[in-house]
Amino acid sequence: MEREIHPAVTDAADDIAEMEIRGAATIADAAAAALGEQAKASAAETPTAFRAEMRAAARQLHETRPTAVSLPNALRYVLRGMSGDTVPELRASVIGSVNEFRRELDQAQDNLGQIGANRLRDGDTIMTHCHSTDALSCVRHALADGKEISAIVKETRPRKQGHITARQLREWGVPVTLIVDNAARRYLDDTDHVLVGADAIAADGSVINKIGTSGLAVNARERGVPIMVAAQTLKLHPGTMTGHTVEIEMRDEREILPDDEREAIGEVTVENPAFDVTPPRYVDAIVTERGQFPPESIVTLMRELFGDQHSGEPWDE
Ligand code: RI2
Repeated sequence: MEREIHPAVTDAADDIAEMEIRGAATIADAAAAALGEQAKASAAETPTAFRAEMRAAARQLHETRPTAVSLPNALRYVLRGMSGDTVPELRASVIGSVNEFRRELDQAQDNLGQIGANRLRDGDTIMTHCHSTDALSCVRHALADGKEISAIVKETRPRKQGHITARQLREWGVPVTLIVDNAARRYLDDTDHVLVGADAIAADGSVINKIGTSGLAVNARERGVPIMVAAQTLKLHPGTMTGHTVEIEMRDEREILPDDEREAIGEVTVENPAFDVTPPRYVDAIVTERGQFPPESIVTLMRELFGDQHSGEPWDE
């Protein structure tokens, strides 16, 4: 049967796929909000139809981008909070859990920021890769604590999210030096901390983040620069506790090579992975809202948070 999917869900799904909405936490927030709109507008007449509609909306959102685990974690949170025997009860429970989820997301980012800020000293220079709201929360708190922070911002090819980071930091009055990705090793000598976010953290402490993070981490380790990953617990990937791997999104080749330039070159293969995996040995600390962890011990937190809940996905029919 065709389910009524609200345009707010379809629009959010399109915007996530096209990266109009991007960044793991922002994607999670938008997906939860879209489920809330679906619940509010639903014309389902029976609890069974309402539940089916919510599951279909979640599936559509889930299919947009495969790597950031914050997206399925958000959908799970909302759907697992759905309870009641009537449509009004179900609707109220979904709206309630969406609001709770979004509040917790903000709170977690804030708490994480304070913990991350404690690692930064007055006068430090950070190097960033891509644009991470979790990582920037650490800088915001360090500034609020009265510390002076400077930033070396990597451009981050191919989509140049480094520009978003640079703009935000400038709004906060942080001196910014923008560099191309290839210049990172040279500027590590002027860097006190590499500070990045994450799209997913695996049970072994591996960090899945924007392509280029792993090379940066290896270089930083070689130069003796500590690498800190700001990732609220929403980025912890429950499936990796039972042996699943994290799928790396492959994006459109035209993000790297537009058609006209490709024609001029001739026959080539183009690969555009959006993310890579940084092994735990290159990461000094994963900063979450529950404290900072050496990557190898993150599994303890995962066990505490997820237990052994593993009984299918709440959006499956
Ligand atoms: P926050 C981004 O992915 C970057 O990889 C960034 O580090 C990560 O999401 C986390 O972002 P993309 O959506 O959740 O730009 O910290 O591909 O904002």
